[in-house]
Amino acid sequence: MLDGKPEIWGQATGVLNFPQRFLWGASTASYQVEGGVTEGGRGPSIWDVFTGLPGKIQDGATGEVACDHFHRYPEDVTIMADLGLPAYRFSVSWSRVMPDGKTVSQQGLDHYRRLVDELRGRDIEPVLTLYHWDLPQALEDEGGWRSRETADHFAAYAATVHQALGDRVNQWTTINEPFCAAFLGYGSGIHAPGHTDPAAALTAAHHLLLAHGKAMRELRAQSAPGQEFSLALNFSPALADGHGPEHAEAARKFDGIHNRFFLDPVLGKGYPDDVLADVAHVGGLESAIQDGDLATISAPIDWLGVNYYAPTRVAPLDDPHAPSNCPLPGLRGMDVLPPRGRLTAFGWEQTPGSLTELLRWLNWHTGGLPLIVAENGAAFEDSVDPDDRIHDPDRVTYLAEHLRAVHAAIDGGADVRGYLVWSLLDNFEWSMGYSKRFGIVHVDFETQRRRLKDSALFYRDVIARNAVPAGV
Ligand code: GCO
Repeated sequence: MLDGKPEIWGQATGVLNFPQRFLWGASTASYQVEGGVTEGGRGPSIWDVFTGLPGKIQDGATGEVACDHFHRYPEDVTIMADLGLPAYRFSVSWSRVMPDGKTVSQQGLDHYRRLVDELRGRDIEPVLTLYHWDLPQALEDEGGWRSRETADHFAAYAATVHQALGDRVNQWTTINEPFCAAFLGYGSGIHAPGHTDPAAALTAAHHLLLAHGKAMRELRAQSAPGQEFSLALNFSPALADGHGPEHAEAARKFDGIHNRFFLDPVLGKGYPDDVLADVAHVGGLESAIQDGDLATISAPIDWLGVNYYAPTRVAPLDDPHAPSNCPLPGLRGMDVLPPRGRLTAFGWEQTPGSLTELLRWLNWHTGGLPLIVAENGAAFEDSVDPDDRIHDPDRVTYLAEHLRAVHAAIDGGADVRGYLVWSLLDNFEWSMGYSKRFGIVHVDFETQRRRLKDSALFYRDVIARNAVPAGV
């Protein structure tokens, strides 16, 4: 375990230097940190409604207050500045900017202008995500991501936010993890809006990718020189538990629906043929695709956001058509296995080598597209010690190991341009409520007091040195 204390730099067997201008930062998302859900004219999102349903969220938690970032962002920006963060990735609440999903709220835009100005005033680069899952409920009432029109509303929303902030924000990400918004929100139902319809999940996935493409067209049309546009996808490399062809097939199936289904259309490769075959019996996809859609979705991006936490171990089932224990659309003939080795408090496997392999594969598969690790981090049981400190050696070790993994990928030729830790603050962890702490900054949700964890001090030193200890 690394304790994060400065001494580890002396104890290390050396340091691994990152490229000059490597972008360091931290990530959050609007519904997870803001609170202020009825303030400033904000309208309800699907997460406001979903958290109100019984039994959906651990401990009945909601994002009504969260980290109160809506009010406390000046304090949080000061913390970022004190840590020397060069960048802050945050998301805009669509229903704060357009309460009904269509009509502009100047109050809502003004909030984000104040946040961006606070960041820029402290020399922190805003990395703005337009959609991190909090769809205005009014649009869900009209079909949500099952409705093609929502993609058009998203493009209009993107253009509106860019018109308001494009003179002070240069890094734009359209959508965070369409996988989760579609497959967890409309497929397994564990995320808002909570539907359990695999065909609808595939339709929603297509409309989310279409929304990305339509928004890219709007953003490019009004972009200023030097601005960059991206999409963030969550990847989980499939690890087969054997070497036979049936094991390779199990890994192919999981990798196809989880990773390549979203990536390949964005790269201009279209939906992968093997995945189209895997999901053909589900329905919902072919009927949603219209002429020109794939061309729209393949609008070139400047970099790909890579959200990585852990690999997924898979095994074949005897019957290739037997339903999987993993509720992804079309997934059959294979099961997800329990994670192995060291686990986080979320029960996720700690396998940094898979991040290296993922980044190197992405470098090859995308033809050298610039990559930014837009999310990586871990939940661990944190407690405030009698000395009022939060010693989180597990998280320091997780970060050090995964930063070394990123460095190894760069050594292997991957064009990785940055790393944004998930997360700046302990926050609302979706269906797990506040039970899983990912922050490098501890939040006391009773008092809203922020405290730096040892991992924050370690990350501060990594940023200052643009390096990670090689190992101790
Ligand atoms: C995700 C989301 C984040 C999560 C984080 C921890 O990747 O699932 O972008 O909102 O909170 O990943 O699960």
